[in-house]
Order: sequence, then C-alpha cells, then structure tokens
Amino acid sequence: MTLKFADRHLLDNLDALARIGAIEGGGCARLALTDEDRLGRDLVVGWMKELDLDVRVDAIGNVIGLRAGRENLPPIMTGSHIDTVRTGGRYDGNYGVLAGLEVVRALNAANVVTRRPVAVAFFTNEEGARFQPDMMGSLVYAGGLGLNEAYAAVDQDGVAAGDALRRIGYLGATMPGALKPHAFLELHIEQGPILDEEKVRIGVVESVQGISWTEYTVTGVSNHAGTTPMRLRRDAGYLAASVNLFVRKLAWDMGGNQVATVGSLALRPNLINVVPNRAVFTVDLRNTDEAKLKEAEAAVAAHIADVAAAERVEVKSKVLARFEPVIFDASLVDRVEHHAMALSLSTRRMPSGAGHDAQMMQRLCPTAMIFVPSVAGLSHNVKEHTEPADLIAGAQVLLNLMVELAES
Ligand code: HGY
Ligand code: MN
Ligand code: MN
Repeated sequence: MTLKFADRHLLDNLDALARIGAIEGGGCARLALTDEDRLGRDLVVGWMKELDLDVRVDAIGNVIGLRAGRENLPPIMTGSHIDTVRTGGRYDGNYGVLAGLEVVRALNAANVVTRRPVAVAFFTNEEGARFQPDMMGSLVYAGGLGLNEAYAAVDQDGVAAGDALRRIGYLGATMPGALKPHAFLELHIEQGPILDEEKVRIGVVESVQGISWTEYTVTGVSNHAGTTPMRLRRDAGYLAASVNLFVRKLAWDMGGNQVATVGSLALRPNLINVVPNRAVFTVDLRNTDEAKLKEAEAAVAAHIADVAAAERVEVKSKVLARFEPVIFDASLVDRVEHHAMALSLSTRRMPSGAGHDAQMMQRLCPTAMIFVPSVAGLSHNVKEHTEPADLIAGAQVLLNLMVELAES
C-alpha cells in the first residue's frame, strides 16, 4: 500500500514553523523551553489535533500524538525534536516531526486504520544548547535520566529546566516512557556532507557516534597586561586557547571519525588590558569508536593537567553529556534500505555524526533512522538546506515503512 503525499502540506508546514523564532538568513532560534519553543509547540500541537491525533504531554514536556489502530497494541512511533540551536536551520528535527504528521495525513486521507496504533512525537530539548545533556526529553523517556535530575539542569542564567518547562505550560501529566513503542523511526537531515557529495538520495543510518561534552572552569589571576612579565602570569585564557589548539591537532592526528570542538568560551573580565583570571569553555569530542573516544578524552585531560601545572591555574571540569555509540536494530535498518530501493532511490549505509532522539529510543525498542541530504553538509547554520524533492522522498520512505510496520 503506497500512499501518496500531498506535497505542499509538508513544505508549507516547514515554512510556517520556521517563521516562529525566525532569524536573519532564513533560520530559526527556538532554544528549548523558551517562549519561541512554546509557540512552536503550540503550532505543532494544533496540527496534531487537526489530524485527530490524541495528544499527550508528559512530565518532561515530550509531546506524543497517537492515532488508534484496529488493535490496542504498542504503537509504531516516529518523531524528532522542534527545539533548535541559536543559529539553527529550519529542517534539523522539525522535518522528522512534520513528516510524521504527513504519514498521519496520508492514512486519514486514505481512510486506513492500521493494525497497530501510529504515534508522532517531539521530544524536549534534543539540542542541549541551553540545558544539558542533549537529547534530554528522549533520555528521560528511555529511563536514562531521572525527572528531578532533568528539572535541576540550569542554563547560563541560572534558570532551571523544570521551572522553564512549567513556565511555558508543558509540564504534562503522563509519565515519560509510559507508552512503549513497538518500533521507532526518525527521519532527519544528514547535517553532514556525505550524501550531498556522493549524490545519494537516502542515508541508511546504522549507528550514532559516541558523544563527550565537558565544561571546564579555569581560575587564574587577573593582572595588568602591560606591567606583568610573562614569567609571572597565571592566564586562564591561555589554557583555554591551548586546549582549543590541542583538541584540533588531536582530531587531525587521530583521523578516522574523530572530531573535536571548543564551541563555547567565556573569559573574565574579558578586557583588552587585563590578563584573564577566569575562563569557562566546553569541549565536544565524538567518535564512532568508544575506545578511541576514551583515548581522546584521556589525552585532553592529560594536556589540561600539564598546562594547568605550568601556568599555575586551577581547573574544574563538569561532564555535561556522555553517550556511547549506539547501533540501530539491524533488521529495521534493512527495511529502511528496502523501502528506499523500492522507490528507486539511491542509498548508502552510514553512521550519524550528530546525536538524535533515536539513539535513546533504541534503548526501548527496535529503532532506525532515515537521512536525506544536506546541501553542502551545512547544519546548525541558518543556511541549512535540503531540496524539496529530497524532503518528499525521505517522507515517502518513512510512510511506506511505517505502514508496513503498523500492519505487522
Ligand atoms: O549535538 C548534537 O549532535 C545534536 O544536535 N544535539
Ligand atoms: Mn536534530
Ligand atoms: Mn541539532
């Protein structure tokens, strides 16, 4: 049963959602649990209700729209996230959620009631840009993080996630994870350059690489930039800069899938003529190989210890997120490949460089992901773009696989 899409809905809804938190250059800024996130949530919940979905909000703010099946069985669930980073594009996360709604629209239009219920979800704070860890809502859903621990996460202004969730009116009643899916699928843009460079239409995602996020707080001594000889300096900013150079060289030297990023850095007092006495920065390390990721973490820790001793500064570290690589269910991955090929779409198997809610759902049920190309591999950038034909193709693969699973 191949249900065709009314193409415009998906593209129009992506545009409509992108207008919420719209920023210069065509992107979106809807950081988790902000008013923009609330407005985005309200819009998508409205669309879920228009599609006659039974909408539930759980205690960490995950939203699930449920479509009844002929039998009251564990549902086939699809979904992603609608929160964005501060310089986000319009497809990261949003695409998977809105394509899930198109699956429901196609079933409604064909008056099909599948054997199993079908569910479309968006999870809270996938990005982890404001509150860490990332994939927070799906991690709580999968039982990997307690509610109170999640509520206690604070942003840079000291606002707690639980308070922010309550403030936007999405601290729901249902227990996260109460609805255990039979299978979970996430359709997502690749966010990297591989499919676009190789001109392949569908990425058959076999795994998600390991993620290591650490925040370092360095304390030195502020001093006069002109009068303080180099031998007397205890420069917190120097250590931060040294780590940035170190992790970049480390990733190049390790090669393979190793990547490393110092994405955020704040110096105090941050003045041209004062040696910084405080630096707070983050290191994001990733690798598909857990042993290599551990090796990279150990090398960074050793480097920081050496420089801290030489510069006589104190360093405190805090793990913000740490997830081992996740392998998706092999037979479900095969079905993604089958349905893409059945639509004569070129495919290639690959790992995911980015973290996704699917990596948490794999803890609960067989899970797989479908990628579509990102033009020039750009993402977490307002210029993020995927061609409409690719958006529709990916959604069609999702629909055909969902229908197959929902009849299983
Ligand atoms: O960082 C990530 O991989 C995801 O965008 N949260
Ligand atoms: Mn995403
Ligand atoms: Mn993202």
